[in-house]
Amino acid sequence: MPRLSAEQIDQFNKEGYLYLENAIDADRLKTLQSEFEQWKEQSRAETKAYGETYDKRPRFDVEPGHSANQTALRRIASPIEISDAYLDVMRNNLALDAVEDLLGPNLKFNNAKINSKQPGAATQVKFHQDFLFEPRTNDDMITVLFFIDDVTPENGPLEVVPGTHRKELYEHWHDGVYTGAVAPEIMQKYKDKSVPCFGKAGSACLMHTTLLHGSGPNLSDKARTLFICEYCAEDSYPLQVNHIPSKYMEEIVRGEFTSRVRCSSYDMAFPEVPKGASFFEQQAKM
Ligand SMILES: O=C(O)CCC(=O)C(=O)O
Repeated sequence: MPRLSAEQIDQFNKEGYLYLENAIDADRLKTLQSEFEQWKEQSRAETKAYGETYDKRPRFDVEPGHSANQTALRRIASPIEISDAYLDVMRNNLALDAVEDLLGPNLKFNNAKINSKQPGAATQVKFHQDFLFEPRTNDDMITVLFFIDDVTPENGPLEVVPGTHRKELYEHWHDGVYTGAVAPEIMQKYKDKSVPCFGKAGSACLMHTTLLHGSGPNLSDKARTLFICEYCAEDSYPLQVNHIPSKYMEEIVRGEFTSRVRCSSYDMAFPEVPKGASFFEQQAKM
């Protein structure tokens, strides 16, 4: 039963993004906010990136200039591994219902993180396309950015360039270096065409994985924290290692595993995921 209107589905298909109010209910939002505040308090004791993730990298990242008095916790990789509340929201929320309407019925989880810009934070995210960080066998993939704080035009909102998911994939390698951003001339070309996504805490912005987007610094005295989850169609398989791996990657979050594809390197990487049919098993069904 679709929950999005035909207009909302049309808008997402045409523009590549969709804003949804109340994607997280008030009680769970409060818990997410208070857990983030606790992580922020803990960060006062740290001077550089700390903690450990699934792939042994630091889980918590702080901005240059972070100190006990002026905290600048800016990233938390896979908070779903250290918080049942974040895990619960990743698995069940209204934005995921909307993703089901757009890409369903069968969906997998890809990765999750928190991006925070504390008041006055200089953190900018240059224009990029998420798909270039995680190419897969198809691009039926949506990034959901949940607003943990109110997002305003001043506190460094996400900025998207409508319709660019239907154009091309832009190079993110420059002079032999993967910069995770498009070239300056592409940024220049689209700079004036970007649209800010702001709204109340608990809202969410859904973005097609190939949509061009970025964000500016936080120029206000209010924090801007986002919980970001990526979901993809169940028949979309990773072509390279997940850049934010967690024990939940590739978990089926809606519908079921269809056994449509069998890929031995995938089976090795995810031994716990049910196995699909082999090529000959598939063809024998015809
Ligand atoms: O935090 C933001 O404003 C942008 C997030 C984003 O685009 C990313 O982390 O890929």
